[in-house]
Amino acid sequence: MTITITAFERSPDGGQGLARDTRVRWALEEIGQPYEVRPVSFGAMKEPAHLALHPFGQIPTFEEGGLVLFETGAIVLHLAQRHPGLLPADADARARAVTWMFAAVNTVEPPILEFATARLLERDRPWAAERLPLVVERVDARLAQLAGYLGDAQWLDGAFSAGDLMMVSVLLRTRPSGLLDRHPSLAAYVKRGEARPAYQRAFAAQFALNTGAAPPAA
Ligand code: GTB
Repeated sequence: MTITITAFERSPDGGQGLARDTRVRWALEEIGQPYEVRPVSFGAMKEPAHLALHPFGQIPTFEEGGLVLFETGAIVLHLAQRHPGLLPADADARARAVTWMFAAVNTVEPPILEFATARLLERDRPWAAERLPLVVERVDARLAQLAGYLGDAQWLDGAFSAGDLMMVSVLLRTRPSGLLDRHPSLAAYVKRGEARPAYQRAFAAQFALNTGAAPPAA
């Protein structure tokens, strides 16, 4: 059965890979499943046809036969449970990998999103200058905790897993601001994720959709 995902017709990041379809593409590449992409405009996302797939009118969505999913955590977990490559065989290690997936979207991503909102959407508000340092502090504290846990390890819990895929994807959003580089071990962790051939393929595919070109050589 063909897998179809949706992605921005034109991502606001111009193909930096920060939109959330990249993490789903990455998971599909890791498990070696072919997929098709249906690009959607901002307008089309709020139309009934897309709202039938995604109640909140967002991307990405996932379709396979009669199954329709939204929420990247759920999509990546679905793929990881059904195909080898993203979750360990040992039941306890599997539970820990899933824990890291939840930690990525529930504990690490929220302050990062708050920061993105403060930096990009609220910068002209009269209270922005007072609020921004508080938001930065929250992201920085979370990154410091994560860096403390990771230590010198390559990945969060042994071998690379869906937990790392989600965590690296979430952390990537902090790089343009320079916040990631305050934590060299996390910056290196993200680079390790990006160096994976599956990530490279996912990145190149979304870059091509957004720019019509291949990514520049690193
Ligand atoms: N929790 C959901 C999930 O994980 O699937 C969140 C999905 C989501 O936020 N989708 C965004 C969307 O559809 C795109 S990724 N937004 C349109 C809308 O809500 O109307 C968020 C995103 C957008 C742009 C950049 N960027 O330009 O850097 C990065 C991330």
